[in-house]
Amino acid sequence: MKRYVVTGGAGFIGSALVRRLLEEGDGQVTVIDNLLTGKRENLAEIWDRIAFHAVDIRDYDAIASLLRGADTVFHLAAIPSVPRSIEDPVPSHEVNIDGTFQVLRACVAGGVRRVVYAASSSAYGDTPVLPKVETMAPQPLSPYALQKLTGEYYARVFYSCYGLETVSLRYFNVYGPRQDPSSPYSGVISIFLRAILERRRPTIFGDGEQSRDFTYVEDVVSLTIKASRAPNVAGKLYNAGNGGQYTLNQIWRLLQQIEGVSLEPNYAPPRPGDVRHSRADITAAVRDLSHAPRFSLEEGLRRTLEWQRRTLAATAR
Ligand code: UD2
Repeated sequence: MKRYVVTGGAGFIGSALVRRLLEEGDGQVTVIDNLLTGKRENLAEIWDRIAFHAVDIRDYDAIASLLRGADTVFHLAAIPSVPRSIEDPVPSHEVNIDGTFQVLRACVAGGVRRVVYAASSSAYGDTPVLPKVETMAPQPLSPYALQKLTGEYYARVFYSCYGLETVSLRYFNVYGPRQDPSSPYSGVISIFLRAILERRRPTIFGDGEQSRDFTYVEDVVSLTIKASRAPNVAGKLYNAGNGGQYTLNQIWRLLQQIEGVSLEPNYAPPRPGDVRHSRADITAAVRDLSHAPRFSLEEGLRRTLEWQRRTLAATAR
C-alpha cells in the first residue's frame, strides 16, 4: 500500500489534506508535526487512522526514517505569517528554509516519488500587474515571503540536480474551518469571523482597500492532491488560488450582512511587509492540474462561520 506523509499535518490546511487522503483511502497517512502551531485536536476524530509523529522538520535523522519509501510527501510544515517573520525572524527562517532543505534532502535519500511543496502567494510582493502569473519576477517584501520563495527554488533545484519530482503550489490566502482565530498572526478571515460572532469591532491595518484572492481550504486541498498525481509537472510552480479578489472592507461588509449587525471597524496603520493587492491567474493550474475551484467566497465564509460558531458554543459549555 502507498504511504503518504504530510508535514504540518496537524495544522489548519494540513489536517484538511490528511482528512481528504483518508477519504480517498488508497494509502496510509503519516503525519509529522512539532505542534508549534498545529494541534492534536485538529486530527481528533481521525487520530486512530493515522501514524502521528511529534517531530520537528529541522531534525534530519528523525524525519529521514519517516520519509523513507513514501510515495508522496506533502510538505506543508512552516511558520506562517508576514508580521511574525518580521518580529521574530529566526524561528521562521530556520523552519521555513532549513526545515524545507532537510525535508527535500531526506526525500532524495529515502527514494520518495514526489514532493508537493506549499509555497506562498507572498512571493509576488507588490508587482503592479494583476492577476499574478507564475512567469512574473518575484518581489518578496518580508522575511516570510523570501523564505517561502527560497523553498520553491530549493524544490526546483532538487529536481534539476537530484531528479526528485517536486511541484510547488503558491497558496493564496487560504481560509476555512480549523484556522485558529486566537493568534494575532492568524489569517484575517478567521480573526474577522471571531470578531463578528463576538460582536466586536475588528482592527483593519491600513485603509481596508487592500485586496486578496481568498481561497477556501477544500479547493486548495483538491489542487494539492491533483498536483501529486499529474503527469509532466515535476520541477514546476503553480498558483493555487481562486481567481477572485476582495478588499478587507468588502469582506467585513459581507460579514455584517450575513450576521445582520452593524459594527464600524477600527483602522490602524498598515503592517510592514504587507502586500497591497493579490489575485491569482489560475490558467496554468487549470490547464496542467485540472484545477477547478468550487467554493465562492460567500459559500466558504458561511461554512467557516458555522464552524467557528459551533467551536465557540462548545468552548462556552
Ligand atoms: C500572506 C500570503 C498568504 C499566506 C499567508 C501566510 C500574501 C498576499 N498572502 O497572507 O498567501 O502565505 O501570508 O501567513 O502575501 N489584517 C487586518 N486585520 C487583522 C489581520 C490582518 O487588517 O486583524 C490585514 C493584513 O494587514 C493584510 C490582510 O489583512 O493586509 C491579510 O493578512 P493575513 O495575515 O490574513 O494574510 P497575508 O495577506 O499576510
